[in-house]
Amino acid sequence: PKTFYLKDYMPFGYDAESVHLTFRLAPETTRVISRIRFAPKPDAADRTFFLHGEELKLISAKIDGQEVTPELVEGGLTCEVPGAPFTWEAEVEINPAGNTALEGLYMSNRMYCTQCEAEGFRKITYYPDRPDVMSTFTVRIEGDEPVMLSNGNPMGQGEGWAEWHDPWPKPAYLFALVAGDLVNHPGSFTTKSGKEVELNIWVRPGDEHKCAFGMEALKKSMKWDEDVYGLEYDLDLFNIVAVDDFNMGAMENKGLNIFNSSCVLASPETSTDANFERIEAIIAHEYFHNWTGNRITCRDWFQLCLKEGLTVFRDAQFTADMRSEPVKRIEDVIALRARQFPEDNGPLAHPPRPEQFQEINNFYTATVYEKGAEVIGMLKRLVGDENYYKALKLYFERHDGQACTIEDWLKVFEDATGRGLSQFKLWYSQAGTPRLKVSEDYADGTYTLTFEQSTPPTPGQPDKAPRVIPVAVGLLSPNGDEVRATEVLELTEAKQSFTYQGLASKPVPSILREFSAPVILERETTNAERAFLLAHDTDPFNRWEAGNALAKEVRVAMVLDGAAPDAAYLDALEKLVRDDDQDPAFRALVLTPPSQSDIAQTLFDRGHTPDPQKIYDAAETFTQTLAQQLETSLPRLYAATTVDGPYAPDAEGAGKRALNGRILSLLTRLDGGEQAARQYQAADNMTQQYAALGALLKAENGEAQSQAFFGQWQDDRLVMDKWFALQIACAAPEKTAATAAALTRHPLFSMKNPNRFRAVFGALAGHHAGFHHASGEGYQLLADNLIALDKLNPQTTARMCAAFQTWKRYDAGRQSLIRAQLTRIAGTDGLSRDTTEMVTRILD
Ligand code: HT7
Ligand code: ZN
Repeated sequence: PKTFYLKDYMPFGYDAESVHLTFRLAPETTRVISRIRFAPKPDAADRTFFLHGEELKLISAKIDGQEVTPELVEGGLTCEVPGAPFTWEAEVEINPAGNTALEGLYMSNRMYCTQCEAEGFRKITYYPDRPDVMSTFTVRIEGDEPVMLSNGNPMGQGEGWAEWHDPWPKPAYLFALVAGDLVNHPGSFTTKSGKEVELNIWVRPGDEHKCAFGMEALKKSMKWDEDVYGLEYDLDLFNIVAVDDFNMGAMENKGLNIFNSSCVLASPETSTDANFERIEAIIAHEYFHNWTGNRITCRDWFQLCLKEGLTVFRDAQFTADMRSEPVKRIEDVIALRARQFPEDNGPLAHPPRPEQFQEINNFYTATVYEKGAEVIGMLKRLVGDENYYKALKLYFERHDGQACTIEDWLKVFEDATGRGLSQFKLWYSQAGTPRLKVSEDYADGTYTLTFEQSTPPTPGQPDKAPRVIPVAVGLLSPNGDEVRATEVLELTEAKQSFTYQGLASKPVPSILREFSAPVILERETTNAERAFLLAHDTDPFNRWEAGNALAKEVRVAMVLDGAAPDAAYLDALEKLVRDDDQDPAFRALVLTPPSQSDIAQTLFDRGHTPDPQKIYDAAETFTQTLAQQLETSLPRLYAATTVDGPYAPDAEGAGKRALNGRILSLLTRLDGGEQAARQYQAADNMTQQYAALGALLKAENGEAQSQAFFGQWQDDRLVMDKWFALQIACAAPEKTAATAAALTRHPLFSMKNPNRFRAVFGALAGHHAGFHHASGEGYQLLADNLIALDKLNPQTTARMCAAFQTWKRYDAGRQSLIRAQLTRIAGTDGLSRDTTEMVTRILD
């Protein structure tokens, strides 16, 4: 397959001044007629007229009304064109019903819908399908669907047709069309300048009752973007559509966002607190793209983090403002370590701005999104809040309507603040997670912290230069008082020291507060000091971090030495859990064990070969011991954290329910499921029903409830996804693969629905000890199904190959089992470009 390089960027030789599209809808034979006004760019270095096109049947092509015969070439067509502005017309035929890849125009539950990012528009018609070609679109849809939508504002509609016009020039990846039997949940929003915007959430009939929360989230997002960034919505209408078959979470098409139904539909009976929080964040994310992504877009796909990193950063700010800032930060760091760190420290490592790719869909990664957001968080910390908003204002003024690069982005900060950012830019070009070794020295009232940074080699990048790392540090006295408030130390050298004067005694440092940089901190310290920080640190993130580090140390000792769970840690946990003055959400987070994959990585980093079964056993022993230690307090804690009254998905109630859920899982270890069965019976919301079912399944005492759950929810696809996933997540390691295999034979399993496929195989890959069971059954089952899925949906197949990315951590036996499966996938006839690239990189 061809490799594309950032260094080869060349602008297209023509401006697309306007685009007119007519769709004649038919499931297997949709006709798309395009009329595009092209104008040669006077200063173009290359005037090749190449239009992308894939899986299109060309019916006819004309230039200025005259039939032409373009040359069909790999990935598109070329044609002789005039040296002056001209009108290109083409008619093509496409097959939406046969499109299982869910890219381009496809059908989901008899509804037409599109997904064009990154390169799907070329499956709709011939076009310069690249983000730096921006144009206004006018769209006519002909068909007998009751609702027919496209981007922008409606221009008119009649029997069998609808017309739309989007006045804002946009790249083709933001084009969207939806048509089908849909009903809307309406709303409205008045912008700060007094413009009335009509809002709609469009769903399949029957889903209307699941739209209210999403609508409120949308209005809150619109208001927040005005208040915090001064950004106002720019069309008369904002439509959201829920679609069941979707490769990712949602898509920010201009004025017509399309959502995976799991990321917009919510009701207390069918959605958990975690679902509500995620939906609010994704609605905000897609809405925020209207400015960071749509009004200002990317010059090319190498710049993807320009829009994604910034928009993730903005949606995290929003969630922190709507809910709890520390809780959001802790959740984000947990997710970063679970998804981005393994990527950055394995064969798939790449910088937030990659320099090459074969298939861009493989670069919608945790590094581009989440690390991309971390980089912006560091920038904000380094320049300060005021300068950050000054720079953003300049960014919107200077680049509105443009397709930009990371260089443009950094230049705005340089110009707004007068600060040079050439070293900071390394965060965009270097892959890998920096290690930050910390040592300390104290003498005569002077305390010195010395930092040494290094980043291990990553594919194609053997040597790394030192980066600018903002390290937020505070100091505590041994009696727990804060003697130095948080200060941001700016590391720029490979090794650098910072001194503090006038300290009465050796302080306890609280380093990397708020997780001020995405690095791995390496510091020799004691469990006693960690427990001290867990009790006293004024920074909530670092208080959680100390507890998390302790939890890891205790488990590592249990795995390596067969040690019993550390008594001092159990005591500290008990004290915290029983302390009703502490935020329940925080207590729930401290009670959440570190992931078993994280323990495996820690062991590997320390030179040991992780044994997944031993890690699982240690986790089980630890939780059982904790339950026994808390035995007498659990019933009171359970009662105290039960939320009375009608369910509301607010942060406070969610925090309490999260703690209640942890307490229930501990209780279930002692009572075998009595309380969980009662909770299951009484629950009037999915959070409590699901928590109870999970606790029962884990105790191998939930068969009756599982069947009841199925009976109650079999007609609700989103709840059924939960049912599929939970049975696998709760299975014992030796039964995990068999449970997943049995579920693939269930009548409701479908290879064609990505949510269902991910429910089963995401749960399998996420069950550390089950997936990595020595039998290799988990590996084989996943590989079998990836091979089958690749024929239908390469994008989702390729993404799920990442389950194998950590394979070099494990013993020779497991490595050879995984290598055999990866080699088998790689050797499959007709394997997609997406999956070929992923397995090749993982194997390298
Ligand atoms: N910008 C979107 C990314 C995307 C996508 C969405 C749905 C299906 C396929 C997709 N490929 C890329 C989503 C976002 O970041 O907001
Ligand atoms: Zn996005």
